[in-house]
Amino acid sequence: MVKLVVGGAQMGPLQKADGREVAVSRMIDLMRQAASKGVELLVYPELALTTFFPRWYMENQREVDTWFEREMPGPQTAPLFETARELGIAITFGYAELTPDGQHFNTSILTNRKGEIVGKYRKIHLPGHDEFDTERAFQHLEKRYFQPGDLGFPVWRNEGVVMGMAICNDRRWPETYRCMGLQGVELVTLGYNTPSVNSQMSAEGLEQRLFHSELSVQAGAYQNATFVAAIAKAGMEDGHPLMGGSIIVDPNGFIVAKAETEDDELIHAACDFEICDFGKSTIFDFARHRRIEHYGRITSQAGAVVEV
Ligand code: CDT
Repeated sequence: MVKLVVGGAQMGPLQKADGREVAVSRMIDLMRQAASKGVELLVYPELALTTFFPRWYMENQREVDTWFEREMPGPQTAPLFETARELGIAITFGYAELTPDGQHFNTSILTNRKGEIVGKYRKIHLPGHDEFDTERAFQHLEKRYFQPGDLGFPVWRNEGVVMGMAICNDRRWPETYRCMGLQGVELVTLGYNTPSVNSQMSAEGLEQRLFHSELSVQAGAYQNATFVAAIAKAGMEDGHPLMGGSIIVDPNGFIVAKAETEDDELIHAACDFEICDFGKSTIFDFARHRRIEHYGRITSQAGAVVEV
């Protein structure tokens, strides 16, 4: 059975003025730290190459497109792949993808330990709104800048492990994990940018946000008998705070590694994928216990319908 040392490269803030080279250089530093700890797969945050730009309202499409990557790897991201190859570390990170036919996605890719891309995922659950909202203390314009992902929730056997990806808000939806659980997933990797305490929010507000993040990830891991690595971009980006709290969770739902700062920080855990088997063959033996004849509403209806 396969064992892998899984690392989480939590990133501190990236400012609006920071170029891709700032992010890439910090990502490489984290990768070298990870190599020194024996990490074999390293997980970076959502939109790891830039500030969380969906907080900024933009009308000019040319300006919007400056935040997107037209190729992966491209000239600025190639050093990430070269270093990963040199160190023999598989990596996964998020970025904004602009396709040759002009589509915009919030994307993540997964490589093997040879630095070859083995998988791509495009974020399905896009939070926020698509027009400037005068009522909000800060904007969250993912629905303006991205199309919903069109690749579903695929999994890949990578380095001997069945792996899948999700991005940020996806982690709050049980459907995300179950779609991958039904394909035997053993490790879900996901990055996030989650707004944190601001003038409208108390310290209890932050505690609640961290709790909801952990609750979602731990439940997803347990209910699908899979490891989950959920890794943040954190700290103050141009006056806008993002929460940290990156975690690696085992198939029993226990947190096995957790970040303590809101800065660049490496966490890691030695993961023995054999422990996925217990849940998958007992309480969450889907083939024996799921009652799909009662689950029709999940795919036929999006919103709640109150008929009583
Ligand atoms: N990036 C991302 O998906 N963030 C959301 C924030 C939702 S608040 C509008 C999240 O679920 O963490």
